[in-house]
Formats: sequence, structure tokens, C-alpha cells
Amino acid sequence: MVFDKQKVDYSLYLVTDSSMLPDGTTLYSQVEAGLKNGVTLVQLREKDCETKDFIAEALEVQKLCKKFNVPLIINDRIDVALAIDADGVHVGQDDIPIPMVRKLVGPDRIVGWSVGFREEVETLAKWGPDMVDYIGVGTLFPTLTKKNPKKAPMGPQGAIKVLDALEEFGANWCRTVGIGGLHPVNIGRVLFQCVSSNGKRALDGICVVSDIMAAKDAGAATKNLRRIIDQGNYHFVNLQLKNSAITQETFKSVLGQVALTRPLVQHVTNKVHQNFGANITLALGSSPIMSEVKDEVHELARIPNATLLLNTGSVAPVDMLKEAITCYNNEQRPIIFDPVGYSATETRRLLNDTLLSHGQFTCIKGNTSEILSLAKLTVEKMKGVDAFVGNVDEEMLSRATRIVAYTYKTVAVCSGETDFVADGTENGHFTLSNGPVKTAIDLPCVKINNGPISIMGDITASGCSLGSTIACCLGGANAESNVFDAVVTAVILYKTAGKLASTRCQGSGSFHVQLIDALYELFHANEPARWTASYRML
Ligand code: 3NM
Ligand code: MG
Repeated sequence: MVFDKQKVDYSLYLVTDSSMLPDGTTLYSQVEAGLKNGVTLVQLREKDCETKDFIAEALEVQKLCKKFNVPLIINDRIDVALAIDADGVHVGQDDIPIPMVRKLVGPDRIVGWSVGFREEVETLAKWGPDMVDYIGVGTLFPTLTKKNPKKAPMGPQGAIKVLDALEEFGANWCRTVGIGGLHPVNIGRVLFQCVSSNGKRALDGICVVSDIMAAKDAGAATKNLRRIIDQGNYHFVNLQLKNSAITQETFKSVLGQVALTRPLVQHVTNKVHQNFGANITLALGSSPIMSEVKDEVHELARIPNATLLLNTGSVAPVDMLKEAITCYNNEQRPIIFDPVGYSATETRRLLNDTLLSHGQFTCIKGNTSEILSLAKLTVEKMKGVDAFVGNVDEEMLSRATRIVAYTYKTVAVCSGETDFVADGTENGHFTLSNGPVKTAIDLPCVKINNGPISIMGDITASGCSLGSTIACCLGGANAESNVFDAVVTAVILYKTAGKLASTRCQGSGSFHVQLIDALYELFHANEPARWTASYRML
């Protein structure tokens, strides 16, 4: 009798590897510690093992699994699986073809397949429900465990594509586990972000090798993984992520908190923006630091009210940018991401995608071109870093903003003559298997307008400085304030200041100065009732 495959719990899947066991542990002691503390599925994976030894090992692991009523899957070796009467097998793309596997193992055993691409999902959907029971979706992140990896890490966005394909091709029976480089630092984020675009499907679980097999205390490591999975919440920022009413009272309270806390805003930004952004930050009662030093980011992130503005027009080294993201995420401090010139060149797209898959951003702010290309609503390349000037209507811009908010589970801001702010943070909540059902179009979205301010386009770094303004407002916010409120406040304040400065300036030179003055004045007066930008919840 094999394990009833309808009853498999995929939430925490342990794949073994005997080559990484710490001193004083054995394959069996590690597997048992995992089973005792919440592993729900085990795969025996031995790449360098004589058949006889593999069978002996498999029988021992099988005893352990039976004791905990957890199914055992055998990697690659169908013969071994049949010989010991295992509950299932797992094969990769270059192993025995699935229809042959199924023929050999019969209808009742679990069959798993490693999948990374949409076309592979299309194939498994064509085979129908009697072939593949679950897929390992990966490789998610870089890992040293898999020797000679054939696939580049796909990140959460790649996993979303696989989930979307399962929905598109109607493979509703097929369960999914994320795999590759999964550790406590990224599992909450993966479970939070990896939801199909139609909102119906989330990952059924996660799969780890080294996090348990190489752990000095495999029991504690498993407990920690179990806690992250069962928590159902990903706390990436120590602010509130709730539905919001958007009132002048909230604007006033946000600015009041900024004045009170004087947040540190770390700018990693482009040269053109550095001086201007620092002055905008000072005008908003906040404290700028323009540091690109990798070794100090962990200290900076620990400063109360520290906030990171990451603007990828920057030339900072990628490992510095990644370290900064990791540190601010670990400290649950806000990160504002400005993907400057996303899609203008292949190099920029790659850099931005790398960073987007590296961490969780509290806010992603872009101009119309950047948001449209992040939302994959335009295939046109950007010309330099300027905003798209073609014919896009507001419906398309609000849709793009919502899609970016939804796919990155963030507050997305699209700046232009009309600004849009959409909230995809969903309280940081996630569930296994089932998505939130709602889709991008259901997300709250605010439209902000103050008439055309054409001179905005005649100075440098006006968009980048909206990023600074958002960073000040998010940085100042206290634990009871809502992320969406803080971002909306910043956008309305900035729009109001832009208009005011444009009525006072004589040209682009004095507009620069007037913009700083206007922000200074509006910030210190803190009278949102007099702000001129209009806002409307769509
Ligand atoms: N398969 P770790 S990645 C066994 O992408 C395996 O199909 C992968 O190990 C795939 O949890 C992988 O130590 C190794 O990163 C995962
Ligand atoms: Mg294989």
C-alpha cells in the first residue's frame, strides 16, 4: 500500500543530500530531526551511490517516514522506488520521460517533475491528470547544492509564470513546490509573492536541501521553516499594511511623524540626483545619507526610522545593492525602488530584474515608461530614461500601476501628468495552494492630478526626487501608520509643491530652487487642507 496521493501535504518537502552532512550527524539523524519537527514529504536523492547502498539507505529512510506517516519519494531511480515499494518518484527534464515513468510505477504512486518553463507546463497539461502529480518549480535562487545547474535562477517572477501557465493550460490537479536556494531569509517572500495572476493559485509548499541537511541543528532549522510557512504573514516592514481611507488627517499625521522622527534616508542613487535629492530630503525635515558602502549598510539599516531609496540609475556595484536590500528587509525597514530606465537597455533590465528578485520592496516608483514595461504592457524600448510620450490613456496607466503592485506585492507609483498609486501589499498575508482570488484590477488605486506642470520635464531628477519624498514619508511613519497612506501623502505633497513652484519660477533654473522652497514651506506648514493636488480613489 502506497501513501494516498490525494492526501499528500506538500508544505515542507525535504530532499536529501549526504554530501553536506555536518560532523556528528548522519543522513538518518537529519531526516529524523526533520520529520520530528514538521517535514511533510521526503525525497531520497543520492547522486553518487552504488545501487546496493542506495537500496539499503532507502529502506532505512522508509522506516523513518512510515513512523511519521510521511510519504517517501525516490529521485531518478525508478528501479529502486519499485524495489522498496516507495510512495513515489521524482525525475528531471533530462531523465526518463514522464509517460514511461508513469507506465513503470503505475497509477497510484506520486510522480514529480522538475519544471522551469511554460512550455513544460503545456506538455504536462496535454498529458492530463494521470501523469504528473506535482512539479518542483525552480531553480528559484542561486544554489550550490545542484551541481552543474542548467537553468538560470528564475526568481519569484519566474515561478509566477509557471503558476500562470498551470492556470492557462488548466492543469488544476498539479501541485507545486518552489525549489532552489530557499532559506529563512527568502521563503516568506516567495510564499507571499508567488501567486498566479488570476489570483487563484499559490505554491503548495517549499522544498529544501541544504537548509535542513547541512544544518548543525536540523530540528531547530526545520522548526524555523515550519514557523515561517505556518505564520501566513510576511512581515517585510514594521509599518501597517491595511486598507486605507485616504484623508487629509492621515496626510497631516504622516508629515507630523516625519517632523518628529527626522528619518535617515539612505540614497543609493544616480549622480544627477545626488545633490538635489539630499536637499529635498533636508527640506522635508529628514536626514539624507548618500552612502554606497557595502560594509556599513547593516549598521545604517539598524538606525531607527532608516529608509532606503534605491535608484538604479546608480553605478553602485550589484553586490552592494543586494546587501542593502537584504539588510533593510531583515530590519523590516522600507525600501523604495526606482527602476530608472527599466527596459531602456538589456543591461538595465537585467540589473533591475536581478534586484527585484532579490528582495521585497515597500514601494516601486517609476515613470509611465518604467511602469508600463514593468507591467509588460509595452514592448517598446524606452528612449534613454525619459518617460514614454506616446498615446497612453489613463485606464492603461492605472492598470499598469495595479499590475506592478500585484506582481511585486508592493505599493506601486506611476508618475506623470497624472499620478497613480496602487496598493498590492495585502496585509503581508499569504496562504499555501490558494491565492487571494482577487486580481490586479481589484486593488485599491488612487489617481492624483494637479493639471499639467510641464516645467517638471525641464529639470533633472524631478522623478527621482519624488522617490526621496516617498522615502521621507515612509521613513518617518511610526509602527501604527499605514504604508499606502504614507506613499499617497508623499505623492500629493510633491504634486502640490510642483504646481506651486511652477507658478513662482522664472525658468527651469529657478524652478529647481522653487521646488525645494515649496516642499520646505508645505512640509513645515503641514496644512493639507490647502494642498492643491486633487486625489480620487478609483
Ligand atoms: N533541484 P537547496 S534546485 C535538487 O531547480 C534541486 O530543479 C533543483 O537545494 C531544481 O535547497 C535543487 O540547498 C537544489 O538550494 C536545491
Ligand atoms: Mg534527475
